[in-house]
Amino acid sequence: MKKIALSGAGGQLGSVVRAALVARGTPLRSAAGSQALVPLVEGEDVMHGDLRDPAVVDRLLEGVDVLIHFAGTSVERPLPEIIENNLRGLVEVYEGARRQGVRRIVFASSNHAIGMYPVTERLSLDCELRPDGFYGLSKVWGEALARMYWDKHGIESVCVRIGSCLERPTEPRHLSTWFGHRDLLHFLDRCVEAENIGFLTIWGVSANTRSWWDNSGAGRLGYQPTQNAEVYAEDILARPNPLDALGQRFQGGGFVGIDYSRDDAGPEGLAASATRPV
Ligand code: 15L
Repeated sequence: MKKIALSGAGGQLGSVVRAALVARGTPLRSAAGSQALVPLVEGEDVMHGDLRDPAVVDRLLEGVDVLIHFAGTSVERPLPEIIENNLRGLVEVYEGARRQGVRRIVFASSNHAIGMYPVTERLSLDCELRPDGFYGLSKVWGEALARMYWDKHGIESVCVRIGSCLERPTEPRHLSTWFGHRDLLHFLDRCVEAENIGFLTIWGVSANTRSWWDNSGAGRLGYQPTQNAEVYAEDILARPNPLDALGQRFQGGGFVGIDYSRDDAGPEGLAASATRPV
């Protein structure tokens, strides 16, 4: 059985994945950042530390076949923090993979790498990247970095542009972006088991009726989502939309309005923006 390392194991997604893999008895080493993890079962392989430190990365990756890399800043934050956690930290992780002979990394990219597309557009995997902030920009950089480590060093990567990974969708945007937990776990199984992946980018999204993203490339991985946010549509659409006018116009939702300085942000901006290419 392959040994998996999971970084960001104390985070929102990491804790879901960790609990599921531990429950299944998958050989797993889980790492958190500054706060130690409390073992879920006796003898669980856990650690914590700063992934900018090569010694910590070596400890995480020793004897590992596949790394699921969920660590890093996961929301919009000031640039220095993003640079340290998502740019520098990622280089250290890939360099550690080279040293330790890890053959594959699942890199948690994000829909915020394309967040500036209007919600009226349907995207394929090879669309031009349009990040909605420094966080999204760090994911663009991460995807390119993963590509480089495949091309130059033969380390395989699956870059997953995660939508909204939640137990259940709660707002209208999620009807397009939801990535259910059951689908996430199936997706990760495929990332571990699929042969000859090389370099692959994929939308981390369930089989949502209202999806904005064409995931036909997912066939190569054998990812076949079975969850669909539409099941919750009636309930969600009966409640007010928490997003403002700008957030409702763009795929990145609420991230788009952070430090947005065009003059078309308000509801009246809809008319203005219709006359201007977005
Ligand atoms: C992300 O990339 C974030 O990490 C998460 O907190 C959500 O905001 C998600 O995207 C989303 O777009 O719903």
